[in-house]
Amino acid sequence: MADDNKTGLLGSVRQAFVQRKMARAERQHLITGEADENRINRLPPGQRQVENWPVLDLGVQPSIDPASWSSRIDGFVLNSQELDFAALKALPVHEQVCDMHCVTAWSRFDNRFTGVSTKTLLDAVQPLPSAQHVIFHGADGYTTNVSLEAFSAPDAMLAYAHDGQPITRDHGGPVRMLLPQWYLWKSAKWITRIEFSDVDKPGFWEVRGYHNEGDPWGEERYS
Ligand SMILES: Nc1nc2c(c(=O)[nH]1)N[C@H]1C(S)=C(S)[C@@H](COP(=O)(O)O)O[C@H]1N2
Ligand SMILES: [Mo]
Repeated sequence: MADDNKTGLLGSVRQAFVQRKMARAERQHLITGEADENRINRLPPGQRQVENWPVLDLGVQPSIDPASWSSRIDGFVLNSQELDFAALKALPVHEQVCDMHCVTAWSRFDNRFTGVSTKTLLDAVQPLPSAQHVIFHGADGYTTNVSLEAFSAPDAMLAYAHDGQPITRDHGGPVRMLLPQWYLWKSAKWITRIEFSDVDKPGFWEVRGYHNEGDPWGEERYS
């Protein structure tokens, strides 16, 4: 398995849970073969709508006070930043209503998220031309990778509120990523670092059989 020892993640993650997910990836669990690339349906193939908001993570839910939260935005950028909660709240507010799709087959419609657009972050840090990849790091040691293009989507954001309420600890509060065009494993909770990179660095699930991109309409569940 991957070198999670560095992060202290190994040992604390639910190994049986991880093994189960890897087995599912192996047998292409939930793949219908009916990709909906043109997004004809609101519900991507193989998904079902839920009314609640399930919690999914590796079993470690860091407790982070907004006053002590900060995230580094660094790597291949002109202006590295250490963004704390006050600085984040001072940036232009981005609010959107969007659907969320989890690879475990649940979809939740009409979520109102409040936060800061990744466009605002890009303007601030100015990635170098060679920075074609972005890696998210969570306080639990979780990582996930996206292309710079995916990061730059108009609906990609750093979120601090959901349906008008602060994002709760179990959902990655005080601040998490949200990239609703991709399966939700790309939306790192408890974000502590946004790393711009010249090379791709597949994250926790990507090295365990999950797709490198993860488009729900293309059924990009597994690699
Ligand atoms: N830091 C961190 N972010 C994470 C995860 C995690 O384990 N740690 N799990 C991912 C997965 S697999 C999913 S499906 C979503 C779930 O978000 P939710 O618990 O708010 O529904 O968070 C993603 N972000
Ligand atoms: Mo997930």
